[in-house]
Amino acid sequence: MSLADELRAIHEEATERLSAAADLDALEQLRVAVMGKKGSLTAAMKGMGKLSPEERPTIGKLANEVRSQIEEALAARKAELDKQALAERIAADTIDVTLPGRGLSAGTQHLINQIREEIEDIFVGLGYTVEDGPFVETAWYNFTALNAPEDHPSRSAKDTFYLKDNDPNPEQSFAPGESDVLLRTQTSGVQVHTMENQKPPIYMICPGTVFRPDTADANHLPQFTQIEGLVVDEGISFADLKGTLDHLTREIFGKDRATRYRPHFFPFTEPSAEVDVSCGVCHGQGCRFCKNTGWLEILGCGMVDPNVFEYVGIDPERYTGFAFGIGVERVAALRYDLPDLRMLMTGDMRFLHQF
Ligand code: 2U9
Repeated sequence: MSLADELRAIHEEATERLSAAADLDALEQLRVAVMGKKGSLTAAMKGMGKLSPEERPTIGKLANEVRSQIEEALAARKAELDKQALAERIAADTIDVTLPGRGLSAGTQHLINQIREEIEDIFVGLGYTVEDGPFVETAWYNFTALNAPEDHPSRSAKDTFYLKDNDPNPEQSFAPGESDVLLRTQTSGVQVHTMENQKPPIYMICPGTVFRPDTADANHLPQFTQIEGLVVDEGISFADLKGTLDHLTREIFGKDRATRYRPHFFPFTEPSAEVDVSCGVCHGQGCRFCKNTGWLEILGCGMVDPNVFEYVGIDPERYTGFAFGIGVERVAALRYDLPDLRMLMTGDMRFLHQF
């Protein structure tokens, strides 16, 4: 075969194979087979040296035409296949924006804060204010103004976290290493501040974290949430206390639960009582949940001791009042049958989600 025929055959075959090349890989293989170092056209071009000087210009021109036509055809086919590949990728990547999204349950307040707000709402509905106060108090606000004697066991370092007192006052009566600055063990200091700053009538609650050096177990936490309340007005009696706290327990636990008031002692109230609600599991019959008593302890309360009024300059001859305290974690445990208060502290998502 003459070189001219060979070139025409290479052109023809390349054109045929080009239209058959179905993808970019096949096209690249074809380019290497024709134009590569060992390609058919490259080999044919090498044969040009053997041509006579008369033949060389015409065959040379033909060879250049064949090469540029194949190059053009390769580029055109490559552009076509690139377009096709892009169209396929776009089709494969298409997102159906009309598909419904995956359902995500929204995070919400922790159960403790939900109950705290629920109790706040009950008292706001009765016209009470919600007060706030410092976690760090002095012993005067946490104990003395609440009529706790100097030697009361709750003041000991076993029952109260004391902070290092940096007061440089040399007059202070504390030995080195001792302090009267503490983490509040109850929110009662807030009531003392309120009575110092406001005149009666006072109808207030103060929810907040309190601290006690207890080892965490099923029934104790070293840090928990209390809601205390205080009413100071003319003519307040134990009947007002009972009416208010019965309303509270009915709102928290439901109308079918009974209450009972057991005499108790607190330094800051006289008389004092502990309040039980009837057991929601056995309805008073006695079961494991209520340790066979039929009752669950829920609140402490009492009439404010006149000594407390004296400490803050309120006339106990004119004013009387009642006070109470409730543990929010305990309410959560009783309402949701939690066997262990520590469950509330583990970051369990079931206490943090709205289902
Ligand atoms: C002032 C006067 C009186 C607050 C009170 C209780 C009873 C009480 C406990 C309940 C469970 C603490 O969270 S708990 O462990 N509290 O029993 N607290 S009367 O009495 C006050 C407070 C302030 C000025």
